[in-house]
Amino acid sequence: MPEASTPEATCREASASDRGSEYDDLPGLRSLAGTPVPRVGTLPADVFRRDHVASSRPVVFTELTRDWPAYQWSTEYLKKVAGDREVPVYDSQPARDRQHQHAAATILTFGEYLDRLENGEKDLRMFFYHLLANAPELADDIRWPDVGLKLFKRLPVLFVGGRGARVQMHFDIDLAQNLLCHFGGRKRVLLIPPEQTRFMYRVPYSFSSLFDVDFAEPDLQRFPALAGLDGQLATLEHGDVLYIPSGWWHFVVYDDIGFSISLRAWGKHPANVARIARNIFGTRIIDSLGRRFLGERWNARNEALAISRTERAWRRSQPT
Ligand SMILES: O=C(O)CCC(=O)C(=O)O
Repeated sequence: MPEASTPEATCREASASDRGSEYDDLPGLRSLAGTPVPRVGTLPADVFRRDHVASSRPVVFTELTRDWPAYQWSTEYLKKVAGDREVPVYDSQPARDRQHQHAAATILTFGEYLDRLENGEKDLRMFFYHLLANAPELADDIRWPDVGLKLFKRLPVLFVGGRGARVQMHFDIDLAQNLLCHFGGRKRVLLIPPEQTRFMYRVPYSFSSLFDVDFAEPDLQRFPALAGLDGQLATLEHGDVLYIPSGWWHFVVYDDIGFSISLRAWGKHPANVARIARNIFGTRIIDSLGRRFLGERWNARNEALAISRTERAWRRSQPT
């Protein structure tokens, strides 16, 4: 990790008003996340653990990746190094009927996929692409940062999207602490803390919000509980690293072609391990069985429950 200056010196917190352009095209984002995630150059590990890990608060590091080979990433470079690799790509349609929640839309070579992004493709994304297993040359471009997290070096994963791509609001099934290391053009990440899950229109047995809720342009008439959310917005530029604490919801808008490597760490506390096991071996399996045996009836039931439960929580939270 580069030598850290004091947090006071490096912290470039900005108020929502002087970072207004982040909200100009999507003013509804301000109502969900009027506070920007603080930006720092680097932080000493003990300060990061105290102020962000222990208290579950996101932060953007602006100086962590300057000396990484990945700082040179561009579409041309990625095509040259790994353009021949076959990659599953995902669209933004919700899974229907008996389809698995995480089924790929198609398989392309990485080179073909990047060509499509350059030609304006905005729906197809690469999601959780295992770099060590599939493109170890690209994994070599990472320098593991010593920020105070015990990062799991066997699972660096890559996310790629084109200008206009969006990632549905979700939280990660493995409840990892995530360092999202971003390269390429700007992207915005809306973050909501787990304490606000009751207003998220979470679909039961999934890790996502109801597909119809558009977090970029929230419709408070149709989904009134969104008014109860108070999130944060991170605007990532080339080289920035976003710390997403365990369990935080995130929704992503790609403003340009971008590549993000997620480096992950897990809390060893038994309660955390139990929650991860429940997600992977309970919730996910029940959902697969429900889809397999009930198909669209399972989806319709859960979507209706997402609305009724959230709106009940919203009504209860209102003064009588
Ligand atoms: O940036 C993206 O494309 C998605 C990132 C994400 O969902 C994650 O890191 O869990």
